[in-house]
Amino acid sequence: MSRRILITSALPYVSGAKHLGNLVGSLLPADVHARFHRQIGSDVLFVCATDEHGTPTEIAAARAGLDPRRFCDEAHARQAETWRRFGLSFDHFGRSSAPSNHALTQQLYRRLDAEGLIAERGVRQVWSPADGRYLPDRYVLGTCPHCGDAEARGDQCDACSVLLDPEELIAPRSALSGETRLELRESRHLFLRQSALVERLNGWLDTRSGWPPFVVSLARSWLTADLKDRCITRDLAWGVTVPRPGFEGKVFYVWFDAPIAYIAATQDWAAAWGRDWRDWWWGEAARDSRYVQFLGKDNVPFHTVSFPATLLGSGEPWRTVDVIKGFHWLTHEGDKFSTSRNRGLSCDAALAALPADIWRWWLIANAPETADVTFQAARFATEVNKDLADVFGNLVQRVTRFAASAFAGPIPAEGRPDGLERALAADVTRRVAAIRAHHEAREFRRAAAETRALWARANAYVQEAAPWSAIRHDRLRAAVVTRVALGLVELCATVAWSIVPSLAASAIVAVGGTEAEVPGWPGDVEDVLIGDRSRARVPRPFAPVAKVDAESVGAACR
Ligand code: B3M
Ligand code: ZN
Repeated sequence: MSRRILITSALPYVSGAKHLGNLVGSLLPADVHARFHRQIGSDVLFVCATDEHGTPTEIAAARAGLDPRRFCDEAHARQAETWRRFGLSFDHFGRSSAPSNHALTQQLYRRLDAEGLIAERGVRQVWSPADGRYLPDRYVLGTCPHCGDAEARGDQCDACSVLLDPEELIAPRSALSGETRLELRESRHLFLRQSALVERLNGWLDTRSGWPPFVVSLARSWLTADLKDRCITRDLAWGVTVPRPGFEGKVFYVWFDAPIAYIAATQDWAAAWGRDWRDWWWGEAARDSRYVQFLGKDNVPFHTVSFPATLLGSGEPWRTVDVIKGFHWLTHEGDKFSTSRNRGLSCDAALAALPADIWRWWLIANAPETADVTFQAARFATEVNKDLADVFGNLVQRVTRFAASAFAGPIPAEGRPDGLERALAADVTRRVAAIRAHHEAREFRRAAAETRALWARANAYVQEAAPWSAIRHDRLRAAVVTRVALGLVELCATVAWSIVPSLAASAIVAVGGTEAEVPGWPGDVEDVLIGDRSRARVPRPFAPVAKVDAESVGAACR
């Protein structure tokens, strides 16, 4: 039986334009991993959803003049389309507002309450009479008491980085209306008693392996005696209602219900396909399944502390994550890509400028795995032009053109490979295994670097074997080289498919390879290059990979 694996990407907020930072920090590497696992025959379930609740959604909906439900319907559909155009191959792209998630969130809350892990406390909050609502901390603006910056937020001052409470701000005002008449009111809220779970969470973390070191250190830095209980309710209308007397008109905090949507999305997918969601999430049924989460570093605490606290604290046999693959940030000339500050390159602008695969290649080859990575239009253009147009595209072009012009039809099956081909086969076997190992270890930059090296090796073989000279005096030798080169291109494309699916698929077709929804990972490299599978290929035309112009990419950035 093939190995079952659940892959989730952090759930993008439904509101706001999505930028390349959202893509590179979770969605895209999750997609590459899912595609790779499908290639090696794993039983893959890749789920994601829009994260829909919370104040920012309510406010964005009000600004658009829509009720939150309608607003989310439209924004979800738009986002699903963007991700589809980027080639993200979700098995299910759900919504945290789905009925399944409401039910499951309430059920988990009840379990936590039964386990004594919910505490009710009074919280002082900023009430804005003019806005008619409580203001979350970051919707209160004012002057920083530490550095005097006039644009400090109630949670933090960006100018001096100090963490703040809204009450500390001098001359506070509402970020929504600018209103300065603000009151402090006490409201009852529920807290998840994370502090009671520190030991269990640390013990749980001890049993995990294969995480990037920075994710482990971030997790450990939270799991200390200082871990605070987390307030899991809000005074809002849009969200999962709280099934508790006295909590009418309140909802769960968006970060409480959002990760639960990983499970709810699985349930919805399973119900649609006649599968059992427990095979990924519950007790013995999920024992042979693996679970890998992809997320940006700012989401680490919620996935290493709050969500495991919810699952472990429930006392039920929930399956927790095996590996968290965290990412640093993609920055734009030194600043974090940001929707709220309109900085960087939006996904839609990126797709309008260039085909998805060009972005996919660069973002994976430069994934911010161990540190932040800066996006710079000129560097981007130079690198993708070299890798995709000059090396890969040129290889496919040269080989298919030569094959078509020299043989017009199937390549003769006669002639025997010589030492050059046997050395090539041994080398490519090694390289393909290395690429596979990097994908298995979720080392994306290494996987891309090794893929690029394979392409260069292929180019070097074609250059050295020079079928265009051989054809003049030794037609059989030219046939051998052409067959090997066509198989080589198929390998080069197949192992790159998870990163550049469309480009790879068209190259596979061009060399007369088998068209498949998922090109299987090459089992026997020698067979493709110099064995039976190298015979009877009919090459087809391949459109050259267009060069990217740095200026137009620069213009697409804001
Ligand atoms: N929506 C934050 C983000 O988009 C948040 C992730 C939720 S994962 C359960 O980065
Ligand atoms: Zn300050």
